[in-house]
Amino acid sequence: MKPLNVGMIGYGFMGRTHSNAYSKVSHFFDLPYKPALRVICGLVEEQAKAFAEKWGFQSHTTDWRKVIEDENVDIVDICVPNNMHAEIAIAAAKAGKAIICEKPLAMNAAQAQEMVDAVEAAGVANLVSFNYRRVPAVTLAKQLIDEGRLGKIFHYRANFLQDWTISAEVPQGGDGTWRLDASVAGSGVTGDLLAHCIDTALWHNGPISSVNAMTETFIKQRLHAETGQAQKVSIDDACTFFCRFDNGSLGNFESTRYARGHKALYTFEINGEHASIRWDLHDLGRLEYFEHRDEGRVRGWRSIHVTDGDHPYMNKWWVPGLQIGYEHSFVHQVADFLTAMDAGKPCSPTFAEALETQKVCDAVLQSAAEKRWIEIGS
Ligand code: SOE
Repeated sequence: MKPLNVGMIGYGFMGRTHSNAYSKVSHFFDLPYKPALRVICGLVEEQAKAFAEKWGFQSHTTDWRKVIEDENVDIVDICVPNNMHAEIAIAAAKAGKAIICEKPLAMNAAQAQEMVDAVEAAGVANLVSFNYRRVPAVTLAKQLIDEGRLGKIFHYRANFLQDWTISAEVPQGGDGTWRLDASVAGSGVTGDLLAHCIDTALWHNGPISSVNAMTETFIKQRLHAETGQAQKVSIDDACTFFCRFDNGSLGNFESTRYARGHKALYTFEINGEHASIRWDLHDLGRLEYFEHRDEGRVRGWRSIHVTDGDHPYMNKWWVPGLQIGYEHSFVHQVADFLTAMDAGKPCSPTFAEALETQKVCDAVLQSAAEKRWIEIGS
């Protein structure tokens, strides 16, 4: 196994998921490379140092440019808030580094396009961390669709529901709540949550041609976590949109952070001519499947426990029947990325593929603002 040095920028929630993935991946997958955690970068020196000690990084820094300049760093892994993705990714591409970038790729599609141009000009390996694609049940759904088991697809519906911003006391900005600050996050639930649903939908069901959306900001003003000043809230707290896919099917998407009782309820259901499938992140190891061509007397929804050796990724883990979870989707992502890098092949979703998701997000926000249907790409 060839050594491969990781320079990670950002030590928050995503920094932990990615560090965990690099630490575990070589134990479970046979890979051409063995990742080594070379340097972690974060804003506060003591926190960066503590993170390095806890997760086994060889060094730490508070200057992301040092990570890019380090000639021993092979992969730059970007886990910082959205408004910093573009500058770091473009610099990393120019320095010839492979890049994994957290989602959404950018603040908007124009910025995402610049990032695509940069990685393509530099010819560096690149991936955007839409991790849910690599939950085995979600990958199995893709396999069933590609095998034609559903036949013609009529409907694709997805939800991502949370409830953590209902209180007006939750501030915006700062470490834990930058997702509420539009100048840092770009948008609210559209970029943060619906982007996951859109990425999976484009992968499962092909391009979206037009959207019609509505958004709402339920709490209009919040205190800023760092300045303590009251500020207008500019993110979308909730977003619902309809869309048309190029394949003729209809889409129906909803996301909110105001659905009391739901912490991370990402669900999708796909209805085809012969079969339907549905999935729920709260029970992520199961895929529900209905096959109309089954004999009538035994026809009904099956609940597939996606833990068998012939299920995607599962022969790398324990024995049939034993579940894996959320963290493993990030391990799969690293495994696929390193394998593709070695083969000189792209690993999906690339920056170019994530740009398509970003275009849909932009169109959704434009549609809500202008109260009309928006054609994608027009
Ligand atoms: C928001 O709460 C969040 O952490 C998203 O930023 C992640 O992308 C999602 O997977 C879980 O929810």
